[in-house]
Amino acid sequence: MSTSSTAGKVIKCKAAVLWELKKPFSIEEVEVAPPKANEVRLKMVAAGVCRTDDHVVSGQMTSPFPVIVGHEAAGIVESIGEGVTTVKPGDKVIPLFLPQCGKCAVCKHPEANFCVKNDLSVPRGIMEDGTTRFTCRGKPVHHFLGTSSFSEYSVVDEISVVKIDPASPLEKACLIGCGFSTGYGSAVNVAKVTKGSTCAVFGLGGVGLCVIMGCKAAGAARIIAVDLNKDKFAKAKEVGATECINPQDFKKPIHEVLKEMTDGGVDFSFEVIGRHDTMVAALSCCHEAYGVSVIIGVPPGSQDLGMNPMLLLTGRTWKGAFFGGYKGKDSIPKLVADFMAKKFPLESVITHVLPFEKINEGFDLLRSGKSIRTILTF
Ligand code: PAD
Ligand code: ZN
Ligand code: ZN
Repeated sequence: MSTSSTAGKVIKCKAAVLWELKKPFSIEEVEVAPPKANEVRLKMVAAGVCRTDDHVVSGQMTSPFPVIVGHEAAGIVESIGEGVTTVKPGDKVIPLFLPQCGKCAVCKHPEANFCVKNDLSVPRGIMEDGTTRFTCRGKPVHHFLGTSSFSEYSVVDEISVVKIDPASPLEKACLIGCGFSTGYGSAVNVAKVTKGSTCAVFGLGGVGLCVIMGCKAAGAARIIAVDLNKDKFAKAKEVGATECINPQDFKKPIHEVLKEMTDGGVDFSFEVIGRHDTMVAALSCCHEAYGVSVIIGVPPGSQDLGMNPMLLLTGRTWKGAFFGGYKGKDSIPKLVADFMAKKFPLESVITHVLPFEKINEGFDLLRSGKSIRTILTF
């Protein structure tokens, strides 16, 4: 199916394997099998360090181990399996952590994007045929969200990859594979932020900053940024926040502070952290009669959240979405085109660029709050 010299052969390369919970990544030699029918093998070029990957390390998000995580990336097609028609060797591509099969009820729905072929609801970490394409030290290693981008080569389903402009700089465009699209889309698609509105964004990591960019693009008049780490405020202002506040600077709960600042509550609020208390605070700070609150942060697995239903009875709307509500195959090429046309300052969230081998350093920077986005290059 391909002209490359590696096509049809097992590739030995480096990957960051997680053998157990709460352990560092181990750079190992792995074997990556050739793509089977309807699968694509990619050579990774750049991958971002997103908090969702760290949630697997910490156990906040469950996944079978051993596993190769990483889901925000860009690469080049090395070879394709039988029946693949939408990409060919040499194409620049972005893997999709949320697939778009195009056939299920969700893919056919005009507004929804949580394709039934996703590996998020119940992560299995295997390909369609029940096996994995990675082995290490003789053991199968699981895939993650159908992407596994912390590997020099990875195999993905055709429904989990999309071709992008051959001129795109992959070390920046990789952010369109998760952080950028998730944040920006949550503002423009999910919340549908309106012109002149007031927004509150809880959590100023790579994703939260892109929510701010989306609120600004939608014409919000006030964008109030909330974080415990005031080192994040300068960047938040740079991308469009009009005010920045630290909950630790107030005696009152932060939702009370925000309601007072905004005459009864914000129009739109976003939780971009992944904590129950901040999810309820974000809901509570939006206007009781017409506020819309969007959950983006991934919460601790299998725990219920106590909240007073009165918060919704008065008229608030509570929503959530993965990947900013975008259907990956349809939207990513357009987002890349908009990025190439300089419609948003995507690269301003990149604070560090490291060689892939320094992945543990990249995660330490995230955990210590010193980085926004670290891009690993291969
Ligand atoms: P990040 O860790 O870079 O940013 C989180 C920010 O929240 C940091 O700046 C923290 O200082 C701040 N923070 C932590 N605790 C608090 C608190 N109690 N009050 C205020 N601020 C606080 O993460 P990220 O931007 O990569 O990701 C954010 C969340 O979004 C995380 O849970 C991740 O798993 C999730 C996510 N969801 C999707 C999706 O499709 N829904 C995609 C990508 C990431
Ligand atoms: Zn992510
Ligand atoms: Zn589908």
